[in-house]
This record gives sequence, C-alpha cells and structure tokens, in this order.
Amino acid sequence: MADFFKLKLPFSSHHQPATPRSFKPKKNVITDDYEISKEVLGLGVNGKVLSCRSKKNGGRFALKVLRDVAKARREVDLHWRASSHLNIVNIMDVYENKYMGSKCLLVVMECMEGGELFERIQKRADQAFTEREAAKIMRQVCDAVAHLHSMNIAHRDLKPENLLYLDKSNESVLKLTDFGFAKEVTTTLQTPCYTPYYVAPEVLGPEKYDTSCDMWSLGVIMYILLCGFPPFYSNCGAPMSPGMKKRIRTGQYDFPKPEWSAVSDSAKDLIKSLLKTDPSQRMNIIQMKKHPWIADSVAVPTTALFSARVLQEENEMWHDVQEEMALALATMRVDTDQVRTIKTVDEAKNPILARRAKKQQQKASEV
Ligand code: I85
Repeated sequence: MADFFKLKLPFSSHHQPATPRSFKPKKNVITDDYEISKEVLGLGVNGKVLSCRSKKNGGRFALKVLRDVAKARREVDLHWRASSHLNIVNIMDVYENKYMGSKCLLVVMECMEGGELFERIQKRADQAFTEREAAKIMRQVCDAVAHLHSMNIAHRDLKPENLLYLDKSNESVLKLTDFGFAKEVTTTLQTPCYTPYYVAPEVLGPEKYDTSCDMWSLGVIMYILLCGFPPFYSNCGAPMSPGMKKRIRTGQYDFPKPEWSAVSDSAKDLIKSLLKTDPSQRMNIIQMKKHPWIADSVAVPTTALFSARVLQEENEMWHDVQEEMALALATMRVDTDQVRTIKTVDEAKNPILARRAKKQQQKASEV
C-alpha cells in the first residue's frame, strides 16, 4: 500500500510541549494567605486588577480577578508558562475560589510599583529623555517578546499600558503584562493530527501572522517612544477613521521635523523594517534582537528627544492614542483570525508528482 493511503489516526500523543501544560490553582480561600485591598490598580481585558498584601511577609502584590471561563483559563495558562522571564510580570500564585456564587481565578502577581511606561516618560520634565534610553526600553520589550515567540506565543495586545515598571534598588525593570488576547500559534513543525492530503487551509491556520502583529506593535511603540506621538492617527477626532485605516493599510507615515531631525538613521531604519505593511516582509523578533540599535544600545547616541515634552503638552491626546491603538490591535486580531492564506502547491517539490513524472519518462523511453 502506498504511504499516502495510510491514514493517520486523528489524534497524536507526541506533541506535548516541553513546558508544563497548565497551572495548578490552589483551592483554599485566598484570604487565608492574602489581605485584599479595595484599591483598583487597573482594568484588564478579562478582569480587574486590585492590590493585595501577603499575610505571611506583608509584601505588596497585584491581584487579577477573573471569572473562571475558558478565555480566562487560556490567559492564565499562557501567562503562567511565560512568567519566569525577567521582562514578564511574574505570577506568584493562582487560586480557584468561589466568589459571590461564581467560580473565579485569582492571579497573584508581583506588584509593579513603577506604573506604566509612558506615564513615567511624561513625568520626566527634569532631565531629557534620550535616544539611548529609548533603545534600552525597546531592548527589554524585545526580550519579553522574543521569549514569547520562542514559545510560539503571540501576545497580540502589545501597547504602552501593558508595559509596567518595577523599581529595584539601583535600576528599573520594564515588564510586559496582560495575556488576555495571547494565543498559542500553531506552527507547521508541530505533529499533524490529520492526514495532510486532506487538510483544509484554515486548519493549518494563519501561520506566523499572529507573531508578525506583535512586530508591528513594537514598531508603533518604538515610534511613540522616539517622538511622543503615534505614526498613524485620525485627523477628524473619531478613533479609527477610514482615513487612518487607509494610512495603516498602505503604510503611510513619515518622520516629521523637528521631532525626528536629530534621531539616528539606525532607529528610523529599524522602524521602517517593523512597520512594513506586508507581514511576510516584516522583520521578525530574532532579526530585531540582532539589529545594531537593539543589540548595541550603548552605541546609540544620547541625543535628547522631544518625547517627554510632546507627551506632556499633548496630555489630552494620550487618551485618544490609547483608544486608537486598542482599536488597531483589535482590527489586526480579527484579520489574522479570519484571513487564512492558502499555500500554492510547489509542484517541483511534490514527491508524488516527481515520481509520476519519472515513471512517465520511463514509459516514454520504453516505447
Ligand atoms: N501595578 N493595562 C492597563 C499592575 N502590578 N496591570 C493592566 N491588565 C493586566 C491595568 C490597566 C495593564 O493584566 C494591568 C494588568 C496587570 C497589572 C499590574 C500587575 C502588577 C501592577 C490590565 C500597578 C501599580 C502602579 C502604580 C503604583 C502601584 C501599582 O499598576 C502601587 F502603588 F500599588 F504599587
């Protein structure tokens, strides 16, 4: 029997990931171990974030309260698996408790006391915010994303509000949070659970397009860091206007004067590679880590940027920027969830066709 008629069973026992598949929530009531404050630190995709204190050591932590549904399970699972990295907000404990009659997941995280990235830059009126500092920030975000992409996790919600600071004795560490939209991306390397001859293209999924969304977001964050305003924005006030959509789709942005005059060509070169409209042309995270502006950030000039001043002066604009970035990200997620690419069959690499061609040649020579 020809190999291609041997059907594979529709399940596979050998594609378990190396990392522990799932978290094991504690079942005792969280208030045994933590004192929960009413102070709300922020609102996430799937739930709110409160402040809490350990009864054991008095330490302050952040607590995310999620309704125990499939979406929340996925958030906690992906965050948990990625959590050991220095630039990802660490999960300390997860509890599964009943609260007001419904099952909840309670995620205890390290408390990021330094707050959000751009608030911090905005407050920097005292000393100039420099291009080298921007490079140091981008390297940390890059490290977090590289860690996720190496685990085949796309974050899909990379935006300024999800980048938080933790102040250590002599330095600050920037960390990524909120895995509410994160997604495990399937790769063609994974063991198929289907016979490939019959698989529909949508089953294969959009391949690396989810990770390329993260790369686009890195380009937008980097652009804002360097000048204080986003590369794409609505002219008419409404977030995500048709004009803005068109500019995003066609990659229409520039580096206006005076804000960009003193910014290095190396930085602009990196932004251009990240803001490529065609995802297959866009730089990936491995390439980004190797780019001189990231890899060699001490070589980045200490030129003073306009960012801090722009963020201060355009304070009201920041709300709109956040809203627009959230909408742009939502559009990207919808696009990658729905648009699936069909691969063209490369006939030259198809062994069945090659074999048949050879047979036909032989037949012809026999005659
Ligand atoms: N600490 N996006 C914006 C916060 N420590 N924050 C957001 N999704 C999350 C809030 C809304 C991010 O998953 C979020 C999530 C998790 C956190 C988080 C995690 C750990 C913090 C939504 C603070 C903070 C800021 C300033 C001061 C302090 C805490 O947000 C405090 F004084 F408490 F130390």
